[in-house]
Amino acid sequence: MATVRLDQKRCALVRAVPDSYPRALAKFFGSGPTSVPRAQEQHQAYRQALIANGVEVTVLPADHDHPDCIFVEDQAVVIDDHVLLPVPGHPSRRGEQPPVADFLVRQLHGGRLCRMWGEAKMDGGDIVRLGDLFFVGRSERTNDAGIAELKLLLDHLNYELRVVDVPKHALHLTSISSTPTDTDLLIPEGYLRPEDFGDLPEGCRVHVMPEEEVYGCNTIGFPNGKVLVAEGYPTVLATIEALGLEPVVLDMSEIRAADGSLTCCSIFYSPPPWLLESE
Ligand code: CIR
Repeated sequence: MATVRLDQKRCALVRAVPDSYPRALAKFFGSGPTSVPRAQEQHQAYRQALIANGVEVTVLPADHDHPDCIFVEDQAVVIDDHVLLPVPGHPSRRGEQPPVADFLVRQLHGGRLCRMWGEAKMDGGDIVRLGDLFFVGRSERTNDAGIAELKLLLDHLNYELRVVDVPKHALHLTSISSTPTDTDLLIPEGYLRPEDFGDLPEGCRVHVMPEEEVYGCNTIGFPNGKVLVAEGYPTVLATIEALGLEPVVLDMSEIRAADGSLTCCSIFYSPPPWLLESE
C-alpha cells in the first residue's frame, strides 16, 4: 500500500503506457516487456479495478522518452498532506518526475512539498506503510542519505521509520512485500524475515509466503475489504481469503516483465479535508 493508510485511498494518479515500454529496465522479475498493446490492456484493467473499488483515477499522458514512466510510485512519496520528491535511484528515470510533481502539488492544495537534495537517492517503491509505522528499504535505488532525508520528514510528522535491507536479488521493498490492510504485512521466505521488521504494534501480523510467490506479495488493499492481487500466486490468494478479505485477481504479466508490481503503477492520495467537506 505504499505510503497511505486504507482510509486515505480516495484518489490515485497513474500514467499511460508509452510506445517505448519494451525498453523499460528489467533485471529482477522480468526480461523486458514484449507487447505494448497487451501492457495497455493490463494497465486498463488495473485502472478499472481501482475505479471499481471507489478510487478516483487520473491518468497522466505517457512520456514516450521514458520507457519506465508507468511506474509512478517511484517518483513521489505522499504522506498525509506532504509530498516528498525523491531523487530517483536510476538516472534514466529522473526526467519522469516533473509532471507527477506538478499534478500532486495542485491536488494537495496547500500541502507541503519537500525535495531531496545532495547525495540522497530514493525510489518511492522502497517505502511500505503499516498503519502509522513506516519501513524503508535500503536498496540498489535508495541510499542512506535518502533514508536520512525521509526520516527528517517522518520525524516532523511524528511517525516512526525502520530500515529494512533489501536483498541484492530484489529491486525494491515493495517489490517483495505489501500491507493489504493497515495491520497485515506479506513477505516472502528467502527474501525477508519477520524479525527484519522489529516488534510490530499490537494487532499487526506478518504473513510469510513461499519464496516462489515473492511477486504475489505485492498487493493493494481497499477500505471495502477487497484486495488486488497478481494472477498466479495461490498461497497469497488463500492468505487474503483467510483474512476475510476478497481478492481481485489481475493479469500483471507485461508489467512484471519490466519488474513492476501492482503498487508501482499508482500514487494514492487524499484531497485535503476542506475540499472533501465541500463535495
Ligand atoms: C525500474 O527498474 O525502475 C522499473 N523497470 C520498475 C520499477 C518498479 N517500481 C516499483 O517497484 N515501485
